[in-house]
Amino acid sequence: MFPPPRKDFIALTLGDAHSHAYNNAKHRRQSCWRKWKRLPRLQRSLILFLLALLLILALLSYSSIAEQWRGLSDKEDWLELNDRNLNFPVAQNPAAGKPPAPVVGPDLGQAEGPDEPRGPNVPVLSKAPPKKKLFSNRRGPPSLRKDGNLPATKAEENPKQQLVPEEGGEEEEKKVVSWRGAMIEADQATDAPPSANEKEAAAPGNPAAPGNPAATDLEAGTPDRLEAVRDAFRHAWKGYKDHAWGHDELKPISKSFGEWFGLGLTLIDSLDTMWIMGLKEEFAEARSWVEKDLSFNKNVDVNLFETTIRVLGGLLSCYHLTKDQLFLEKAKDLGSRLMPAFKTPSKIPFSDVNIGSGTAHPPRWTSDSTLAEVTSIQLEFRELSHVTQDPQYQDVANEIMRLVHKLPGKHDGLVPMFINTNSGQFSHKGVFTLGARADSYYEYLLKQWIQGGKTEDDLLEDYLQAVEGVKKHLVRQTGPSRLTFIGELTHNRFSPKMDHLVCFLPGTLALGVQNGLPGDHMDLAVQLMETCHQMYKQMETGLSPEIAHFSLQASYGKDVVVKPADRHNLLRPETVESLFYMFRFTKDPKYRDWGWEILQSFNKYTKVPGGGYTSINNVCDPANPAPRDKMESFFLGETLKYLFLLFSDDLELLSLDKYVFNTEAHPLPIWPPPPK
Ligand code: DMJ
Repeated sequence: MFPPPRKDFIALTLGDAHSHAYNNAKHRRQSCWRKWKRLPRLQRSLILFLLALLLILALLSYSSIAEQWRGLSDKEDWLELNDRNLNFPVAQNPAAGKPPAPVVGPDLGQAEGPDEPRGPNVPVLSKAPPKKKLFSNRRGPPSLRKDGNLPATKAEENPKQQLVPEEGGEEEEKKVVSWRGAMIEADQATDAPPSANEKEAAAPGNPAAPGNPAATDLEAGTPDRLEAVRDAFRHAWKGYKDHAWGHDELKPISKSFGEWFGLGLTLIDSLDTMWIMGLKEEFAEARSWVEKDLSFNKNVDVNLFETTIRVLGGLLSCYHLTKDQLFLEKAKDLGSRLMPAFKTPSKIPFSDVNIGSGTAHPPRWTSDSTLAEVTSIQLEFRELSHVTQDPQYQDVANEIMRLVHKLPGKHDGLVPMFINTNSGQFSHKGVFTLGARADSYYEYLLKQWIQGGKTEDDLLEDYLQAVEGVKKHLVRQTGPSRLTFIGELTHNRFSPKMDHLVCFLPGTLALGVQNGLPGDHMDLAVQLMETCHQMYKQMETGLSPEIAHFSLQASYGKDVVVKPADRHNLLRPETVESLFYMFRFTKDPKYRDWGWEILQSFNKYTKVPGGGYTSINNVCDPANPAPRDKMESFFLGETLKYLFLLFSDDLELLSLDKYVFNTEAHPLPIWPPPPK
């Protein structure tokens, strides 16, 4: 065994080593310096110049990389901050005692209403000082709240009820996505469609029966399907009423609620659906909540797009169906509170706006806005100007379309997914999709053109060009069954991936053809409709995944491949939406049958006993579809509404010659043609 080394030896050894190293380094420095001095002056200047240039370039790219990194980390914060499952402080709602006001309702053909000429462009953009964020919330009549004034969720009280582990799906969805009666005066109101009982009482096929002109032409058995949709709606509504009244979304498994903006999203999104379905009592109760409890004077950041399509669109649609001024007043209040979002250097609006303080901002990680978001608020803002005769809303909305129309960076009419609020230029160029972040841009080109009486040529031009771009770059067929699908283009590389969101396209294409656009668009619509149907049919649960990958392999294997992260189903509407359009225009009963299959699958795998429907995590596993414990507001606002309209024999119910549906399925009137 060796004796331990002496301390002085260690010190000496270390000291030697240090001095050795020091001398070596000094020597290297001196020799480098000598070499440098020996270089010709010109060469030294050139090297210094190059080094300075490199430094500047490094600094420049650092700031942009830093923004991206900051973005990534802030985005995580944002997702957390905006987690719709935040439990807001809950205030007791004193209002409830009053019985629902009687409701008289619409014939739901074109409602009579103020069709005002559009005025001059006078944008009024207000700015209020920022205030400290204060979340507040309201809830519905205590009598409706079985769980009373819950501090959090029932699931927290009873952990055993937290059955639903959420896998990557929801987080992923957030990353890619990306957001109504009254004492109605009898002379101004239109009648709601008859309730189920009233309908039964009416003679089937009787031309005199209200709202039933086309019944005789269609196959028997339809009323059962209609009633099944009403039942589904009542079941969903029951869950919402019992456990989430006045809140944004129902969490049906834990029998609690989730908050997003604190604006009663599900209730507002559902109002016109209830009106259309003739659910008068439910409608009156919800209307009472809007009257007594819906306040936009709250210090909360809302997403401009989501609030516009769901809340502003829902209120405007309800106003048109009922002629109840309450909805118009609420719409005006909300519209003016959203206006600060447009106060940007480029006039491309910020994604978020605080409706209480009047301040707006982009997401914290970027100064970009999502393209679909800024170009899918136009129907609503234009309609708000139309009914109020105040042009400020349509001016800001039209300006966005004007800017995007002339913007360089499109690819045969296809648009990138982001646009910068400072420069007004497209950003993250080179990625083209008809799915998340771009989808409703294409939908609203056509629908604005229709809304405005088919007079705005730029919109039509952009739409037609985009459809050509889609056909040229994004349409492919699968190897095995020759299914036509829409893929994505990423820096000139084709990816055979299609979001369920893209299934809005068959319906939109068909709507265009109905309005005089080229007949070959219908061929594409028919083929895509078949594909969207197969995205449901080929799954074990009969429900589509959020994203499908298609096989380009020749003639063998499956057409639709689903990746584990894409297996969720959020109760989305796009396929049944397109089925509705396809049936209205072709009368082919297969589209109804396909919709019926989808409704049955929703009932089998997503219906929650006691009330509500839930998103699921795995459409490939019928034994365990893995409920996610969330009922999105669009299930009531869109999915069930389109199913109802699909099965309704009244083909004049919300005639597509008179109404244009916004991207959240809220019908808005088509304006009369301008005087010649
Ligand atoms: C809805 O909010 C709207 O349909 C929007 O256009 C897309 N996302 C959901 C439904 O999937």
